[in-house]
Amino acid sequence: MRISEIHVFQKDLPIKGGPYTWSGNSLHSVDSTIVKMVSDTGLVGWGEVAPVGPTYQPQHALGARAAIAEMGPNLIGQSILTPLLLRRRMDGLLNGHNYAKTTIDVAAMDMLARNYGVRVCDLLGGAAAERLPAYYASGLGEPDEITRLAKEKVAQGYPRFQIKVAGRDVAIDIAVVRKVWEAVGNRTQIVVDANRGLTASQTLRLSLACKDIPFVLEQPCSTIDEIASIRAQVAHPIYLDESTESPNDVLRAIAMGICDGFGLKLSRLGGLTPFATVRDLCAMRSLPHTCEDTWGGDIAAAACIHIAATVEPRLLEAVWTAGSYIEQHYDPENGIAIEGGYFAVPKGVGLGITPDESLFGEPVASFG
Ligand code: 0XW
Ligand code: MG
Repeated sequence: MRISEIHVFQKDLPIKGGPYTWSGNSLHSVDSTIVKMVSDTGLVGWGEVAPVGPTYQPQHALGARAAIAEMGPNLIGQSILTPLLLRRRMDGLLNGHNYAKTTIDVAAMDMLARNYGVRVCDLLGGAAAERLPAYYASGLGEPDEITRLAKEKVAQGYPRFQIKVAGRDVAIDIAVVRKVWEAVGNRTQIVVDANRGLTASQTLRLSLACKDIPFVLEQPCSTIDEIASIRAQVAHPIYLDESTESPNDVLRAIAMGICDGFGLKLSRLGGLTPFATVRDLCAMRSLPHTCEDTWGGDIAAAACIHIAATVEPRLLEAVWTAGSYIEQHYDPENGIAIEGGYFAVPKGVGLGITPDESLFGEPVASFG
């Protein structure tokens, strides 16, 4: 079974109730790249990557489509039955660009699972659970607004609530965290995520002012080095997110003992195949992590859920998808949805979703 066609679509994802604001970023819409791959046996697989603007990380929508165009013609004829060889083929065609390679990796896993009549999570080692915890991420907001949101999400059943901080007077961040804690307490796991936006001194001020509150502190500073300089003084578990720009960065962070867990993004790691490797590295040190991506519709969401299903439940922090901010599903019948703060792992073969291709318009590029 070999790749015979690759079709690339572009789809704008307007943000419901936008703009979504966090640590120096503010977006009204996200530009998603969707890939449909067809095999010589007639099977179809879908992949997606949706960078959250050009400044959040070293990735952007036009770059994804350019990278796919760089590789596309030479991926035609590549076997779908050997994911590792497909990865090496992509690396032999283009250095880096994990986010673009993610679209091919996920589409190939979708096709491969369909070929064997199983779910993607089965190919990734098997589902340890069929119901997975979700987390809700606030945007940057004032104490009353974020507290109202936190109470709403706790009432809906979310087991984890992420507060966005940074990019303003840290006293406001402290006020938000304290007010949310007073309102919801241990009824949800509170995460305080700066998306790299705090200085080391601001991080210490925030952590020490709230040392009575058992939150997870996610990616407080921009670099691992800044975090290393204050790690012994911080009063909270530290999770890395944006600092881990590749599986090797995760390996380095684990070896350094610089963090207590991760926010892991599918497209930063390069797809489901490398994500499974990182999952296993984290398990060796009992390091919890999320399964998420920058943004995206049902395709990206389904991929995150399938890898999350294979994580040891004690190490699965939660799953995040952008579904709460997107008006419509790609798959009108089996769109990925949260119920009571939890995701159900799709039952169908492959990713378990069948996108309505008419939603994507004409391909912006085709190969094969
Ligand atoms: C909450 N997210 C998953 C959405 C945006 O991509 C930022 C990201 C995060 O980890 O903060
Ligand atoms: Mg994060």
